[in-house]
Amino acid sequence: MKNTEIKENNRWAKIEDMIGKAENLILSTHINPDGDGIGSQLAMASYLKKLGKKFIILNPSPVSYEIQFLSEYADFLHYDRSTHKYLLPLADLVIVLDIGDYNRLGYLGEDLLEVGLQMVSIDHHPHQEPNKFSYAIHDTSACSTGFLIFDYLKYVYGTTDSLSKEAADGLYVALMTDTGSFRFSNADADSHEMASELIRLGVKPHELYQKVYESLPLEKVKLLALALGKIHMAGHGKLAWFVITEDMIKDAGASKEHVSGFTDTVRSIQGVEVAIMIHELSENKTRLNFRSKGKVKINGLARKFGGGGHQFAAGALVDKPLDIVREAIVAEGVSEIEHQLKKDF
Ligand SMILES: [Mn+2]
Repeated sequence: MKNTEIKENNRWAKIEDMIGKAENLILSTHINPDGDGIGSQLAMASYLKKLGKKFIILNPSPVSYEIQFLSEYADFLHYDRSTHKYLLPLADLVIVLDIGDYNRLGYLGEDLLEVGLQMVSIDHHPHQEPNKFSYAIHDTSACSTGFLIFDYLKYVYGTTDSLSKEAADGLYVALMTDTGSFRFSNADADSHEMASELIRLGVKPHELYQKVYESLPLEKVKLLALALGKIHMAGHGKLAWFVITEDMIKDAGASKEHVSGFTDTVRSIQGVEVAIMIHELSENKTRLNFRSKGKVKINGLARKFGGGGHQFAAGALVDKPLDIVREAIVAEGVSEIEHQLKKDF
């Protein structure tokens, strides 16, 4: 194949074309954005800057404290209807990264639909079809959205040498956070190769690791201690679950945004296959977080509670009080594990 043919047949050709034709872009990602969403946005932003495009990053939530340092590189706007809605009709293309589900754009998603903009989604989550995007690359074999953006940038630049420092750092944070620092089952040869290429470009893994994982606020660690002090076991030791109540958050002097990564810690117990966090958001709103070691798929369980996600990492938001949700989820969790691991019971 000639080079031009390779380019035309590539899965990225259409997105490159759409970006080429656009003049005012909006980049967005999901509610409570993680390192993958923000890191991927940073790499895309750096690319759009090089192309001389006008763009804004408009997210349904602010950048969380763990990845706050990435916001030194770009302006991550937290969408507020009264302040930013007038900006939407000025755009001609929206690129949504790592979204998982359209509804995770919150009311920004509603407003974008109202304006009727062209929307592209680049993601590694499974999606319901049809979806609300004009065009999508949804590749569940990719470890992270950052991996897909890296692939796209290699395609358009033809080399990794053109990646800026901020793009490389952003992509490494995306890769590191979504693979649990290369510990999860999605940490494959490709993701390690990507890490290797980024390190050659000057990324310092230990520095980024420390910034993301070893800069914990004391109140978060205190809250984790309260949660770990009250772990419950069920399903012959295969299910571990714990709750985070509003009172616990108050007692630790913490806040809701500190509740992240706890379920991974609880999953690490010997014999546990599935860990579930039941987090009281308010009197009638409960957040569920599911983590599996890889034998039990938990996205079906998350869907039963109105949520979704990956096979081994999923979540849900339920409009019911914690006590009611807790009873239901523990029972469903045990029966799901029993059903999937029949031979082990
Ligand atoms: Mn992701």
